[in-house]
Amino acid sequence: NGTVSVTAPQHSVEGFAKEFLRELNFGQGVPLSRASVNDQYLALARTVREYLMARWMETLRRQRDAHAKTVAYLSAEYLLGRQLDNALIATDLTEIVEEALTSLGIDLATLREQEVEPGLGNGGLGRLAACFVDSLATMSVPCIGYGIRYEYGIFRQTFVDGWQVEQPDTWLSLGAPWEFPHPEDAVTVHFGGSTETYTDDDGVTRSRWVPAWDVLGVPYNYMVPGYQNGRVNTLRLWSARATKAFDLQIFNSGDYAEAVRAQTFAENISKVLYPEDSTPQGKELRLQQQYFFVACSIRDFLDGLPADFDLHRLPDVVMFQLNDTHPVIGVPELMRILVDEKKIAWDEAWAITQKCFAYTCHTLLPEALEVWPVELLGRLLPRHLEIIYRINDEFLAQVRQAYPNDELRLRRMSIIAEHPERSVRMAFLATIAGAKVNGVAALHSQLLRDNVLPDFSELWPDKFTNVTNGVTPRRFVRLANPALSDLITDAIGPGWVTDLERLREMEPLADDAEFRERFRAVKLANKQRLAGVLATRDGIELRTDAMLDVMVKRLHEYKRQTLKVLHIVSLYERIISGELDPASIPPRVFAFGAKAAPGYKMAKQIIGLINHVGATVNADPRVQGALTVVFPPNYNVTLAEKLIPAADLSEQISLAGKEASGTGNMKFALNGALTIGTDDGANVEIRELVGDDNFFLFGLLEPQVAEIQAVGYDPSKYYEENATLRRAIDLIASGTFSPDDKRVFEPIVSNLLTEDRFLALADFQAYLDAQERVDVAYRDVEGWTRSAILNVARSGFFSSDRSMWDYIDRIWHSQPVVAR
Ligand code: 26V
Repeated sequence: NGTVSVTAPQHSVEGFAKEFLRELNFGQGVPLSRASVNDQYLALARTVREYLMARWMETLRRQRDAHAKTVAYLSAEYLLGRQLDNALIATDLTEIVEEALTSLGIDLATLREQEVEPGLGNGGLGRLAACFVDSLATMSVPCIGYGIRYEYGIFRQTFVDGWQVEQPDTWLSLGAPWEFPHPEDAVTVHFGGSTETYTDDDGVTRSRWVPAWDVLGVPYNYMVPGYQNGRVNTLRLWSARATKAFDLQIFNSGDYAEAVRAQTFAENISKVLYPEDSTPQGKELRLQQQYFFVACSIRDFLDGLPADFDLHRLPDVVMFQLNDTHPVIGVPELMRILVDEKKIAWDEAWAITQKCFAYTCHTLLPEALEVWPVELLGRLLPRHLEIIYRINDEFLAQVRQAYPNDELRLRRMSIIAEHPERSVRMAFLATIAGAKVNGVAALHSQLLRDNVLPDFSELWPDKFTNVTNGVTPRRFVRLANPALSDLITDAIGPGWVTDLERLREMEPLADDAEFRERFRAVKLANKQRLAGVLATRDGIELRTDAMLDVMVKRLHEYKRQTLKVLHIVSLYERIISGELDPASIPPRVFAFGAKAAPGYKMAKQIIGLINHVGATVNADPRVQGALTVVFPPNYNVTLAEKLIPAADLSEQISLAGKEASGTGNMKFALNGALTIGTDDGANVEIRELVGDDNFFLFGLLEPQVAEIQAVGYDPSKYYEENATLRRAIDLIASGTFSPDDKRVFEPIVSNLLTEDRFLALADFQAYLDAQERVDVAYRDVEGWTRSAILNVARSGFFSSDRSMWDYIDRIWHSQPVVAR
């Protein structure tokens, strides 16, 4: 078929060593004797990727021949984590590489540490996208992931005197061995200008876009290896460049400096990942990013179709899955292409479009729903705005027909909001255009129907569905927890890695004392491994003989890191006041990891509070080591892989009804931590599966939260009535944790006492009671281990492979392309 077949290099120690040296010499241009660690790492990465290359070529060939329906996952974020180890487990090369490198006097572990993870996402949403593409590759489902190759990913977090300071994430600076740039496939993207009407050859009056400027999108391909299945899917990330036209225009004006500046202007589009993940900032550059990557991706997909392809059949060959509203501008973009460029009649184009998109919502907070001011959208994408208006007109006509004389409903459902500023509601556009709309956990999908989009779910009940999130067992068990993986494989064989429900076969072993002993040994080894990492990474000393209680996630008020702090402060206060004997409780290490959006003042305050409380508690001899707080900076995927396997207790304490799903919660359960959590997001499903006895539930339920808020919530009442709570808050207010400036934490205290939007005070006592149940349970070593094993055995449902089957079944209706 015209392609020279690529053959994989030899799967042997000698073969690998030879390839590696070749890469070092001919790729890096250095002899082994002079190679730096970075040289060695880059050569290693390039060698490993050669082993994936034949599979990649084969996948591409097979996919083209099969004419199978492809999932085009559109996501502004992919939080991939390091690539080397994932590629090694996918190819089953770990042992060969270890031996080959040892034979050359090189330590694989040292080279691993050289890789800077691509942090091209903020948190849950970006990591979910990475898990999904992993699962689709492993399941041999044709998928292409589309996104943005940010030059700077999520900022690197440092602490200065306990306060967050952001540093740029220069992940590309030492080389990017996993990417394949394809400048020849670059796509031009237009912006600005105006629209005009004209009469076409058939005498029809039409509208068209006359843009003012453009940029080039250069694709960078990344391999997405399936797990030991001979398949490699593609992730295609776009990088912005100046176009020739862009250059010429200004170079011709003779202003060289201005022309160079203009190049920078174009390149700014993919320069940096926006670190806000809760409140949209309405920044023009962000809308440019969104349109940029979606326009490139849709064009790229259409360009890959045969020249004579009938676009009416587009829904047979692709589903564009919208990861939140960030890529929703793709809807009017596809309409523009079909109507303006391909001259397909509006109604036909709309019928096609409605079958090609599906929308996943990831939030419940009203302030997180994206809207774009009409003024801004019209200035940047005037034709798209026209198209959105027409979609809205026709949609509202439909609503009018279904509900005559219901002006209020029309106003509620319009894509265009009038207040506080005329703007486009992207979630509404996505819902109207999408074939399906899904939430990310059962509770979330229900609340989405009932509270976020009630008018839409009334109009189109069948459009709404649920797909509970999942996580990839390859990265988060097999790669992150080799000790547990070996234990599981010893017990039930290796099949669980791609068929996670098989973990059920471990259930009987929860009652096997010898197995429990081995399970505890794994946990201890993982704690020791973590202690080593924290010592070298941050100079943090971690005791491995205490309960490890972990809360890692983005810093946000709804997630309630403050509730965790109040627990710690309360224990501390009761110890120093003599009420609590520190020897009477099991020693605990409280570990935090959290980045705050740089502009989110309260979140940064809370980070400061955690660090200051930690410094005070850790230094106080009266505590006798019963409580330790550790907060390693810059929590990321790499650190998660070390922290989660070591954890005993998983903190999932968001206010009920606020956390859409959570995915960290799943990773902890799968690694044998017990959860203390509210009835929120996927916690609900975790508890159902692992059983009440193996989960510490506390707190208000979502309907109770709604009720309290309806009658008016007064946090000060809890402060007045609960002495334990009052003493904890007073201790913070007294300046004990900030002797240099006793009033720094006043904003937190006053917020808790007067507003407390997420009901931390209302849930405080229930949380403390649940923590006492944790202490009791933890003292029963065998009982705790039993529960931990049952958590692992019963969490197979949370594989992202299962999520993908659900998407296929309920949304995509695509067929896996299996090896022939
Ligand atoms: C939201 C926004 C809002 C507009 C400004 C820019 C921006 C950037 C990122 C995001 C993503 C926030 C939404 C998110 O990450 N949601 C999380 O999604 C996880 C995967 O479904 C889910 O487990 C978490 O519960 C949910 O908070």
